[in-house]
Amino acid sequence: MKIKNSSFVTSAVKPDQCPEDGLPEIAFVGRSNVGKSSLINMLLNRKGLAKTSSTPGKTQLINFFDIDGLFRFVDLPGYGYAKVSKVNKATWGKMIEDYLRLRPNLVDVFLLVDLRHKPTAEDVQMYGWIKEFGFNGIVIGTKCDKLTKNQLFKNTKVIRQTLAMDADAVLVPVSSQSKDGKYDVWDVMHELLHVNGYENVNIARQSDK
Ligand SMILES: Nc1nc2c(ncn2[C@@H]2O[C@H](COP(=O)(O)OP(=O)(O)OP(=O)(O)O)[C@@H](O)[C@H]2O)c(=O)[nH]1
Ligand SMILES: [Mg+2]
Repeated sequence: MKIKNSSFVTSAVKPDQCPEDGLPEIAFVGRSNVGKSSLINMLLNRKGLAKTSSTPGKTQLINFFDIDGLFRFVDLPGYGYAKVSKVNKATWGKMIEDYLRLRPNLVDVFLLVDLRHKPTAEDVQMYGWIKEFGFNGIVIGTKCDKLTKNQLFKNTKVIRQTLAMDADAVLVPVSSQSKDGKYDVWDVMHELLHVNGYENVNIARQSDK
């Protein structure tokens, strides 16, 4: 199946502002600037659907994107942005926690980490949260175009160790620039939707043709 239409649905800061129709959702979390919005655009072949920026903190609301009326991507605001005040940090924490904890149609959460760096304490905490709320937590290593094969191998190991990932936990390296890893991400999503009972969504080996 090829995705035909993707569109922005709405932004939310609290649960009662989220769409109510119960379509399955896949959420993207991670540090500010890690490449969440870029990944969403790359997966959907849409340049400016999710707003991206080289200035961290671009996405400050929970943004929902509809995909062919079958399921949604959810772009969560990034953490670890130094300029954000303490009050904003607390608001951010509550907003994300409420969404992860209270959203019945949330299928799974993709945690993005920059392949060039060791995960931060906040990444470790987020991975813990994701697990605690009962999700698999798929780790996506971003910006793989910036690393050599050797660096990729080494850094992947550090990321796995730092997050204390299980041996069979999935880590997918991607690049929104070169589109490396695109089909691997679609395959993982396909699998997750199917094991969660959404068999009508067929997105394996998502092809551009
Ligand atoms: N080289 C390279 N740059 C990337 C890649 N993905 C994202 N970027 C760049 O990283 C910067 C941040 O990307 P965004 O997608 O806006 O990051 P974000 O995680 O949505 O950031 P917030 O909205 O602030 O949380 C932009 O300058 C992107 O062009 C990638 O795969 N490779
Ligand atoms: Mg963003």
